[in-house]
Parts: sequence; structure tokens; C-alpha cells
Amino acid sequence: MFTFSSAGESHGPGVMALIDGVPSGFVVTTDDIDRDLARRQKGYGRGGRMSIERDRVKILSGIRGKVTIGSPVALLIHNKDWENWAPYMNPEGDTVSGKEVTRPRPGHADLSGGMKYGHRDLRNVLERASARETAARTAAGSLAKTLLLPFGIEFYGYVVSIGEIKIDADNIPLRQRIENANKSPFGTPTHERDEEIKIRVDEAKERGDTLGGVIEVIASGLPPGLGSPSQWYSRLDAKLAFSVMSIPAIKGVEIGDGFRLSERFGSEAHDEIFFGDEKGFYRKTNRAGGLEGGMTNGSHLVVRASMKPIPTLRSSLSSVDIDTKEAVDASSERSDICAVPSASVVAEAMVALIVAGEFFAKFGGDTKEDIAKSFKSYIERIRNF
Ligand code: EPS
Repeated sequence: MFTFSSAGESHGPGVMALIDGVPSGFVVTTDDIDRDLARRQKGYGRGGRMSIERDRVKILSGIRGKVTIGSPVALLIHNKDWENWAPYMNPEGDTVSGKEVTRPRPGHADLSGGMKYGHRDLRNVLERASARETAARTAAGSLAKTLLLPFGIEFYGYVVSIGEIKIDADNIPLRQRIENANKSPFGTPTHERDEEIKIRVDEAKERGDTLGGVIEVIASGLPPGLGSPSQWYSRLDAKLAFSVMSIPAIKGVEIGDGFRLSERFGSEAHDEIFFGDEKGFYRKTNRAGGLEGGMTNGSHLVVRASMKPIPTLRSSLSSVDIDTKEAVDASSERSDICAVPSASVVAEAMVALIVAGEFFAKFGGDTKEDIAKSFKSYIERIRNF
């Protein structure tokens, strides 16, 4: 089974990803993974931490001579900031003190996590809850994308709104969207509103405030039939919602036209089916976002997610010190103002990991060659359906 997990604290020595169930025979390079790590780091509105980190992956296992060998793949990304934090975060030191946090931030894991794990120093909670962990997800997701590319499956993550400013990319080809997003400091698929967004982010910075937004991920080239309606937990839309919702600060996930579908008549909410000798079965619309009955239907997969404004604010929110029980301002260290562009890269990674898991479950094999044969025979079968 293709699985992914991560480990690591934000100011510890590094973050790690462990990917199991990777078949043999796939070419993987650190360049590809580093490119995605760099995409995740950039963006106007990131805080001081991003000028410290220069994320690079170190492959520890599962790959020899740039080719997967069928064993678990372990990826490590060092935290450069560790140099500054070693006295406070050393896993092997006798005692650690300094940098204690006792003023929980509303909207962060601090208070509930402190209660749950019995920590009087809330740093023990926030270190793992920090979005630093998404560097590990990005590296793992990049690997997943590399494994799916030989089968013609590609992923595109970008920003469709920041604050109230919305970007309409519907008429722009997918490749163009991602090229534009990679060039934009806001990860937008068209740069038309970048100047307005910059003014809004600057305004948030001025106020000591933060901004959220909406991200979109599209997967192209998927065959029909990934996922299954057999069980609630085998539906692909459910798995995608779970995985994208697990990204820190994500508060809503929709597939295709999602929440907007609820406002329409049924006659305006679905994608009618047509058939042509050349095309086979096809649709003229994609309101379902490529998923029907928990399965891919051959149209592009479209996943959107809403990110709340980051909860670490320079102009702090009201809180209570857990030691003195006095009303205080919530703890605020340096912080990002807007991390929506980064979240679009992380969401792309999570969608790629889920699709890869589904793909290998369906066309499973120990080698790339076995999978290619199984994939080809399935495509031939459904072409004659
Ligand atoms: C984060 C707080 C900031 C962010 C961090 C997520 O880090 P620090 O506390 O070191 O200033 O920069 O994001 C990353 C380190 C990253 O790599 O994305 C938080 O509290 O979630």
C-alpha cells in the first residue's frame, strides 16, 4: 500500500517524510523535489523565517542511482533555523529551557494541545502543529507527481483568491496557469490582479494582521474509475477532502463547483453525457470536478480549499496566560502575513499523494513495468466500452 507520513518539529533539526509502497524502476531526482520545495517557500507576505530557510531534500533511502528500488523512501529537509534553536530544542540535551510559550494563540493548536498532552510549555505543541511540516508533504508529493508523470497524469496548484480579491482562470490553459503562478509572487494563474493583492497584503502587514484565500488544484490525465463507491472510505472525493483538510489553516474543501451547486436546479448542476466516434464518451462541462460516485470520470479533477488567515498576529488577539490566568495578548513571534501561495503548492502535493495511492491500488505492481502493462490493458478495455 502506498502510504505517507512525516515527522519533525518546526525548530528541530529537520522535517522528514516516509513514503512506503513505492514501486521499483522510477527515475527520481532531487532537482525535481527541490523545485517544488522552492515553489512552496516563495510568495509575497511570508515572514522572516523564509529568508532563513533554503529547503533542499536529502534522499536517505529507497532510491539508488536516481532509480526507485521498491523499498521505503525516506526524505529529509534540514531546518537551517535549527542552528539558532539548538539550545532550546535539542532532543538529546539534559534539560531545555527558554522560549517557553504560555499565552495560547486563538486559532492555533496551542491551548487544546497543551491540555491534551499535559504541556505547561505550549512550545511542545506548536512546534509540531507548525506549518513547517508542510515542507515534508511537499517533498513527498513531488515524488508522487514524478511517479505519475510517465502515465500522463499532471497536477496544477495555484491561488484563486486572496482576501476578497478573486482571480478567474477558467479561460486560461492549464500549463499557462501554472507557468503564470510560478512567476507570480501571489501564485496566481493570471497576474491581472496581483497589484491589488499586493496593496491588500501591505495593508494587512501595516495593521499587524493576516490574510487567507482560496486555492485550486487540478489533476489532468486521470483515467475514469479511480476510487470506488463500494464503501464510504473508498470514495476518492472523501479521501481528497480528508487529505486537503489536513493542511494547517484549511477550513473548507470543495470538489468541482462544490458549494455553488447547492444554489442551482439539478438541470444546471450536472455534466451531460455525449458520445463521438473519435472522442468516445465526453462532457461539455465539468461541474462535478471530475468525480462522480466517488470515482474519477475522466474529466479534470478539480479541488478547491479555503485557507483561514494565519493565527499568529503581530497585533495580538486576546488570550489568557495559562500560568497566571491573567488576560494577556496572545503570543506573537515573527509571522507570515499571507501563506496562501505556499498552501497551493502543499495542496497540490496532498492531491498527488492521494491520487498516487489510488493509482497504485488499482494498477498495483512491484515494478513500473508491471504497472504500465496493467494501465495499458485497462485503458484499452475502457476505450472499447
Ligand atoms: C509557522 C510559523 C512561522 C512560519 C512557519 C509556520 O515559522 P516561525 O515560527 O519559525 O517564524 O514561517 O512556516 C515555515 C517555517 C515553513 O517552512 O513554511 C506556524 O506557526 O505554523
